[in-house]
Amino acid sequence: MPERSPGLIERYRPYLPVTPSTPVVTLAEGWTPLLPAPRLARALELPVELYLKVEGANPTGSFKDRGMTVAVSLALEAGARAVVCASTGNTSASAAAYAARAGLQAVVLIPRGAVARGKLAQAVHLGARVLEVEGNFDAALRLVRALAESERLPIRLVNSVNPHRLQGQKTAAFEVCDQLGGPPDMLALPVGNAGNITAYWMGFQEYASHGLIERLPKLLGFQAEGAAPLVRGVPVAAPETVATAIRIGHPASWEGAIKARDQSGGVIEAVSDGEILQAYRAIAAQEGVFCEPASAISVAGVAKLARQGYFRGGETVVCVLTGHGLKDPDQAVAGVPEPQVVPDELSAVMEALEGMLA
Ligand code: AN7
Repeated sequence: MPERSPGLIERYRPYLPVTPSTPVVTLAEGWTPLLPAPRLARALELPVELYLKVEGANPTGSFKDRGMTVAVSLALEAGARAVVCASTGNTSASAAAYAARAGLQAVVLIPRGAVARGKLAQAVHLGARVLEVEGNFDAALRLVRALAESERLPIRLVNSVNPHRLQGQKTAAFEVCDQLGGPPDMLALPVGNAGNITAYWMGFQEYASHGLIERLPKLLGFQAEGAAPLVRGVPVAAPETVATAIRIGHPASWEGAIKARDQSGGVIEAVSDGEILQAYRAIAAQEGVFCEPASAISVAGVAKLARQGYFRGGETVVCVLTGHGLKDPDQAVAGVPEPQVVPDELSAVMEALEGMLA
């Protein structure tokens, strides 16, 4: 029997701010894989039952699609002609895709020279108009917020300061519980603008308030050392990290992140770029999941906590891998050796294979 993927609005409709008359703009996002990762846990000596929530499997390759299906559906219903966002890349690609599907124009403001090339290419192919701001993400976000507040143009802001975005993103917490058959003990994720950690906490709390789960997980948030305002307790003027997705110095959902950390009894910690890249390679090599550097920080952070003796042992820990590895092709090819060249001869290929399998 044929079965269409319904997308997350249909799957979780009672929990979302849509009505029967809302036009559903969907690319069949959500219900992404939750993979057990025992090889990775062993390789990194993590004394936990590790799972990977593979958000790169969403239609545009990141978790942003969860918020965008809801935000763009409601923007369309409200009569917006365009959606606008500031972005370190993934939000712009997602906004562009859902706008295209809705017949709306997407306009995205990105920090100059600081967005991974796969994301920029995606946004352009998906029909977005792109403005490169001579400033960082925080500056671009200030500009689009002011644009939206001026109410001079028929536009809808689709950054996570739009509450519809977080409503969509909270479904990831629902899915983790539904897929695991209950809440994990802990959930680890990258923190940039801090919308996602805020949304996960909302989602877990909402499932608890409906009696669908009986306890709440601890949230473990991680920021790059050079872009760790929530760890330092003050905004960072010039954030810097290899993980461009989370090169953010003044998170919009600052209070939401602190609340998620404190109410859940979790932590928000900083991780070095070196640790991020080590995890980035290990996740791919050990489990076959290629994620972008910002996503790998969830695993890098759990590894750091493990070294500090944070875990008792045996906890279920879900690491959210927020975006796909091919989003950042420059990072992907950096340091990758050229393939071995062989002549068009079976004996040569056989010999090369013997070497590889030795
Ligand atoms: C892969 O696209 O901010 O803490 O403009 O792309 O909710 O901001 C992206 C953020 C983690 C951080 N992982 O999430 C944007 C943008 C990836 C990301 C984050 C982002 P938030």
